[in-house]
Amino acid sequence: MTVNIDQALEAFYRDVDAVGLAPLWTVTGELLTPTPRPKAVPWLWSARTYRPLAERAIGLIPVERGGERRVLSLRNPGLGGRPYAAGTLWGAVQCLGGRETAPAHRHTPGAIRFVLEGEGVFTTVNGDACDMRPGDLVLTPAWAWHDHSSTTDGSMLWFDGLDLPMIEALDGIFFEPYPATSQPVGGERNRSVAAYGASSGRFADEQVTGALDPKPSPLLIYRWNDTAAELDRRAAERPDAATVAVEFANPRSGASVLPTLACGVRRLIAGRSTTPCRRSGNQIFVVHRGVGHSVIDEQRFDWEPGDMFVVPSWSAVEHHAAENADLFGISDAPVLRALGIYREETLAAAQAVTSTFVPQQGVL
Ligand code: GTQ
Ligand code: FE2
Repeated sequence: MTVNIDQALEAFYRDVDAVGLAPLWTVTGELLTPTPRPKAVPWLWSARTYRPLAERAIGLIPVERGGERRVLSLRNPGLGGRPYAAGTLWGAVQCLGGRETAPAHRHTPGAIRFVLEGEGVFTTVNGDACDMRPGDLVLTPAWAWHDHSSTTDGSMLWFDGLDLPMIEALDGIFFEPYPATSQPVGGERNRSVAAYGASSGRFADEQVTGALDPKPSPLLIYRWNDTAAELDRRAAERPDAATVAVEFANPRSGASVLPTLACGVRRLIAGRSTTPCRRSGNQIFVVHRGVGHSVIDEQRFDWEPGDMFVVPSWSAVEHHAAENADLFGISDAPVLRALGIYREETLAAAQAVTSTFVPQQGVL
């Protein structure tokens, strides 16, 4: 009898497998996990490591049609060699040498730029020339034509954040090269700033929570001076806070700047620590200013300006500033909010630090 049941089961699983069916009861634990189990791991890429490699790339690799961009992507070691910072997010350092142009194209993934160092580059977005300076946020929404041009002899570095892995997971990638290297610049430069750059709705308090918008922000540039002034104002209103934050917002709708990506800056006050918390959705941080460390799932990551790190979905994170610090960050929270499944949770006590992260130095 037992033998018959065993034989019957074996034959059943073989026959089910042979016709391309899978029994849920054998895989349910891996699929419906109690909480998110991102494959991406907490990780940090240090400016000391990537900066000399970016300079070498500028000397060795031309920017041409086909390759399109001189970009070093943040490759999370948990993702099996895929060039993604996290399951849903692309992060990269883009390097443009003096007088170079990265050719015009468009694609369904949307992008944001956060300028790290250098001067004299502008990104043309659907004919609007957007001048880029350190600390500025520049948007290139989905399907907008964009090319980057240097007008000076020096090189420039910026952080790229894209929703590329998310759009790939949706099988929604389209790409088109522009028929010329660069698109014509129409009329006045920085037109979106002239139209929307003083709108009161361009900064949201801490995080956008209510508004959703499938359209991107009509304001394409958020200047660092404005962001810093907004953070100064918030810090002055709350002198005892360990941290204040702004999210960049669509001045027309109050939603996040892109339908898929939220961008913001968190200011950390020297000597203070943030309350540990976790959120659904992935985040990438770029250190704009200051020195400190973050503890992500009990692992300590020390950082300084230019460093980039990933906080995977539902990882507990807390930040500590040794000196006043500003962290630029992106997240996929607008997508989770649009689907009605966004969660966040504040954790009661600071976690014990059990290990310290040592960034990969390679051959340097
Ligand atoms: O600057 O257009 O990091 O198309 C990846 C893909 C940057 C860009 C990236 C891109 C770009
Ligand atoms: Fe692009």
